Order: sequence, then C-alpha cells, then structure tokens
Amino acid sequence: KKEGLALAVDLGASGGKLFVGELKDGKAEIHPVHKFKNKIVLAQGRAYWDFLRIFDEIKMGYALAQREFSGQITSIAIDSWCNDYALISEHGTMIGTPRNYRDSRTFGWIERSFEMMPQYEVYKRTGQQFQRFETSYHLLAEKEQDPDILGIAKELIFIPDYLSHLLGAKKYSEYTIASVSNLYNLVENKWDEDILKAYGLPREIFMPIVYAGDKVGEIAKDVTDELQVPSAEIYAVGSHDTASAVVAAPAEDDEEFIFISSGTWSLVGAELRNNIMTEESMKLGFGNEGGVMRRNRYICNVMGLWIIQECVRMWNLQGKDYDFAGLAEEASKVTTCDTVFIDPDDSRLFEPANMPEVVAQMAREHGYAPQNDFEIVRIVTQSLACKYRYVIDNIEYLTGKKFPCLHIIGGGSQNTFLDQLTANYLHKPVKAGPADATGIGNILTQWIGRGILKGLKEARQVCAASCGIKTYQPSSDETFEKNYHKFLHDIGKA
Ligand code: LRH
Repeated sequence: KKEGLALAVDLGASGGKLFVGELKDGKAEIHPVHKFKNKIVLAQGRAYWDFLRIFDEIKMGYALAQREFSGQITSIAIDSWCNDYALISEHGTMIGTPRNYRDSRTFGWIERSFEMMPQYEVYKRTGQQFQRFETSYHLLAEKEQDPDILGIAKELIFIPDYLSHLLGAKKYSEYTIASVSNLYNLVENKWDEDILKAYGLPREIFMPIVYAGDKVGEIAKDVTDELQVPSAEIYAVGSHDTASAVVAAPAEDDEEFIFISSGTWSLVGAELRNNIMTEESMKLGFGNEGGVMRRNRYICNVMGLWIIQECVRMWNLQGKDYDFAGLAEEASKVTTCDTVFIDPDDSRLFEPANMPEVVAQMAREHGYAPQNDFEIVRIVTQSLACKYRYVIDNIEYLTGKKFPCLHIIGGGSQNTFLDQLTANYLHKPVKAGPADATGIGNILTQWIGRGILKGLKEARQVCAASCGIKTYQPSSDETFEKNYHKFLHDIGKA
C-alpha cells in the first residue's frame, strides 16, 4: 500500500488541473491525472463561471485518479483564484451562478466605497490592494443591482471552499482566501465588522475561518456512490491559489524571499514574516495577503499573461493557430521595437476585449504602430519585465531589504523569453519553476496537515529536491537599464 497519496485540484481562470502527489525517499512525485479548460462565460453582458461543469470535472477527475491509483488516494484539497463566491439560501441551495471577478458590475465601486469608509481606514484593517475585482466591490454592486439575491442569501462561501463543501466538507472560509476579500481584518484576524457595517453588508453570511492544513471532512456518500470509488479525507490548503503556489517556491531556506507567481496574473511579491500597512505601502499599490502557516505575501498584482492570452483568443478567432511557446519564440527574434512600452496595468487591458487592437492603440499613443502579431507580443513581454523591475524596486525600498535572486513560479515560468528579459531588467538571477507550483503547494500543504511533513521549511526542501529549477543569469548589456528608464518615462513614473 502506498502512503500519503494526495490529490490536488488546482483551478485557474484558463483551466483546471488535478495532480496526484506521492512522497518517495524525500522527493515528491507529481502525476498529472486530469485537465480541463475554464473560461469566462458572458451572458447579457454579465460575466460568469461555468460553475457546475467545473464541479463535474472535479468529480470525474477524482474518480479517474482513484481508479488510476487503485483507490489508494487518501486526501484531496481544492484551490482556485480568489474573490469569487457562491451565495447559499437558507435550505442550502446555491443562488444563481457565481460571477466572474472580471464582471463589469464593480466599475466605479472602489471610489464609491471610499465615501463609506476612507481608503486608509480600510487599508489599516485589511491591508489589501484596491482592485475593482475584490469581493467587497462585488458585494456592494450586488447589493445595489440585485438586492433580492443578497436579501435571501444566508451564507457566502468562496469558490474553492464551496466546491469542497459540495464534495462533502463542512462549510468554512479558509484564511488565505478570506484575507484577500478586502473585508477581513488582518490585524485582529477576523471579519471586519466596521467595514461590513459601513458598507451595509450582512455580517451573518460570512463563514467561520479554518486554516491550511486543517481536516475539513471527507468525500460524501452521494459522491462515492455516483462515482463508485472509495472516499478520501478533505483538507483545507491555501484555498487562494497564490497562497498554495508560494508554498512551492523552492527558496533555499525558509527566510524571506521575492517571487512572481506567474499565470493569468503576475503576482509580484515577497514572503515576509510581518505585515506592512503604511500609507506609503498603500499608495505604491501593495497588499498583504494571508499565507499558509500565517506568513505574509506582500504583493502587487501585475496584469500578467492575461494580455497575451486575450490576444491569442482573438487571433485564433481570426483563424490563426498560435500557441504560447511559439509566439514567445517569434517575439524574442523581433528587433524592430525593443524600446516600445505600454503600461501592462492600464485599465483598458482588464476586461475581455480585442486585445491586439487595444495594445496596438496604446503603442501608437507612444508613437509606434506595431506591424505584426509578434511585435505586439514583444511589446507586451518587455513591458511586463519592466513592470516587474518597477514593483521589485518598490519592494526593496519599502522593506529596506536587498534580495539576491527572484523565483518565478507557475505556468508563466515556462516563458523562457520573459524569464530572461526579467533577469536582464532586474539585474538579478531568475530561478524559474516549478510550473505547477500551485498544485504542488496544495499537495505539500496536505502532507503538512496530515503530519507527513513537519512544516514549510521541510515542504520547500522536498520541492527543491523534486523539481527541475532553471536559472537565468542577467545580461551585462547596459541598454536594458537605458530602456528601463524609457519604460518609466512612458508609464509616467520617471
Ligand atoms: C490568481 C489570483 C490572484 C488574484 C486573481 C483574481 O489566480 O488568485 O491572486 O488577485 O486571481
């Protein structure tokens, strides 16, 4: 009998992945067992998730995994993007279909909320970045636009926690995902009653908190009967995918380090022991996200590979057949526009759109008309690398620390062109990998919860010993520094 087989369900905005983890001689063997696509579903201008299909894929993946591993998987945990939630009626039915965090209903709500409670008053409590897709703004919009729905809701459960509940777990909010709702008081470690009161939101719908590593239930009989496979224990891990990913950052020790969790978003941050909740930190756009084992992820969201994903979606609708690796390769050969930059965090890039045209328009505003698709990818990629440098300079300034290298984890770490450009602009070595950091972090956390690993330090040692990490050395070419200053000038930060 195999010991410790754990199944991770990792849901991202563009797809879900299931992995079985096996611990052998101090190394983690990670077996991908199921994969499916995920996307925004637009209906009458509203943006949703195809929620029940996601649940069904999880069930099918669980059955496949149990069959492949002869019914020996003994634990499962789910993580996903953050912010989005299901509302539950008094008798336990989901009300409606969960919205996608990019839904346009939150437009304007950041500013409107400051009239209910001033910005720094909120920051001193929640420590979060102010981004329009946060739970607080969705709830404010929901209350105004759909008061009946919030009126009958008895419970609010975040997406991964609700999926766990549908499998058989109790109802809860895991700490890392609660912490990024902008409604959770990080200092007092509880839902912030004053913010909820100021916003006119009901306190009763928010769930009790559990922590990553806690056992929260087991797969229910209706599910095992349907699937005809054995049950397994359900664990809470960092329900917020970024929290799980950072568990698998193969930092050499468990000291503080900088990272980019790179996927649809680029989460540029540092794992710290303390929170930084000063006004300056707020103004520079940093948030403090609750981490696994109560670490702090000091983070700034950069728009990330979403921009390229949206370009690819549009190009493929036009009948082109691009893949990410091929595009990055072609973009790396472009020599015509290496000093053309856009601000990847321009608000025009947030919602689904004809992205190649939006990027081209932004480039034209800086005096350059892109000639082809590869130039568009080149401009986005080098702008991302520069934005990373800008954020990391700010982290070093605000923490007063110098970090020797940068870890890039997540699917985006496979973009070798972006990895190398980041090293060049940052003048630091980049350690890229693991690509499946979130799934691996999810599994490592289950092992901590089950007492198989002692804690984060051991988890990271296992991860570093198991995953091939690729190092990119910075170039000594001085034009990168010169171009970086052009970037700062172009985005108005010079
Ligand atoms: C990444 C992520 C990120 C959030 C965003 C909404 O998947 O969880 O940390 O800010 O989705």
